[in-house]
Amino acid sequence: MFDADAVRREFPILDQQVHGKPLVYLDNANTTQKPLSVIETLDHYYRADNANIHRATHQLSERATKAYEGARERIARFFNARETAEIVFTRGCTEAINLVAYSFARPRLTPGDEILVTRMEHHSNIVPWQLVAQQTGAVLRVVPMDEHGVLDMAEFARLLGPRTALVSVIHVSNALGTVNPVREVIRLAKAQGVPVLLDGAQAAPHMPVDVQELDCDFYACSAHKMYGPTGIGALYGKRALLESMPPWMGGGDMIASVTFEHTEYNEVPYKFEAGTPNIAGVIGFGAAVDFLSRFDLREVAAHEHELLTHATAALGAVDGIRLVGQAPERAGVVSFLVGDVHPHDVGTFLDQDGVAVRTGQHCAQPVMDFYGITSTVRASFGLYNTHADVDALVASVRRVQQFFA
Ligand code: 7TS
Repeated sequence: MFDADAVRREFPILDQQVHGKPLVYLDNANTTQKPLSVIETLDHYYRADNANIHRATHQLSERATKAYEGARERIARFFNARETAEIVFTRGCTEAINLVAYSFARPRLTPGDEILVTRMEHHSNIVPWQLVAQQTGAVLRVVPMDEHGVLDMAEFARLLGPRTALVSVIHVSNALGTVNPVREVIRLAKAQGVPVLLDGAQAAPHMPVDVQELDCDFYACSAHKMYGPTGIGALYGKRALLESMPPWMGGGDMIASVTFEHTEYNEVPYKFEAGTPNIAGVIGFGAAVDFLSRFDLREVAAHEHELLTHATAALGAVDGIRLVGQAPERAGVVSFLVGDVHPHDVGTFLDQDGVAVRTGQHCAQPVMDFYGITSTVRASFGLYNTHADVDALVASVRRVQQFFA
């Protein structure tokens, strides 16, 4: 069985006090902490192997290249991509979505074409589409959700039409925790021949993701939410689609040959990785995926689900608590309000008790608008969280409630 207490010991940062209280880190949807194996991999790379990749003939460059490409192989395996070349490194989930928007969608979109997203998207799966829509005359269509934070699939099926050029859906909502029925989304879209991008930022750290089984066309994620470094992420894309896409950024490494008259591009995935990449980041991402691969992610999901059930019940029993988002299928996130107390005040109060949460609109303002609120308090779980962490959160929330009553 999954042992969160044992895993926790691999995260040195968690063993500290803030404001004289033991740290209770519940801001994992924002970014996760890093295990020793990731920290040591980064340290080793800079101590022993640092060099630029894909170009020099010297030993360090060979080692760095091997480590970089080895990470790509393991990340491809983690997502069960058919081929290693289907993993493109980006700065993160945001850049991965933008890559699809600018390189896949923009050249294909014509006025009146529709891009289908949902009401619960993170801003990074809204704004890139607005930008390419403005440039092409395409239109953004939004699938509604109900008051529990459940996607309206009947409306999704209705909105999916002959003008739909692309469907881009959040796999797990960062603001509500809703796990979306992505298999059904993909099945319906495929039936109309419409490509599907999944924003997997909040799914990849919490459950097994198999891109072949899902049969999505693109999958975007960020390493820093998967126990890896910041500033690095990946786009999975089916090879045929990646090959059909023009490069987005030009520069070194993405070319096969350059003259002033004509440039031949490098092959997939290199044609999307212009310039010196975040080499250490990629290698650290590989270490993070090695870390995650040690576990049965179904057990991790079950553990986090237990924490969620515990937190939902315990918070729900506190006077004046309003839970925001109560979809039956949820992962990793509980969003709530404490009476009329402003979420920022709740967050500041919790911090004094050593409890780290995020407050605000969670880069999902349309979700807040839907509920007629401006922000929530959000506790989000990682695999190292325990029932004791949930109890500390709830005890602190009770103190907030009593203090402001
Ligand atoms: N998509 C989802 C679903 C996210 O939750 C986030 C970040 C992103 C995309 C963007 O990821 P980035 O790594 O490129 O920034 N979400 C959050 C959050 O919930 N709190 O802080 C960042």
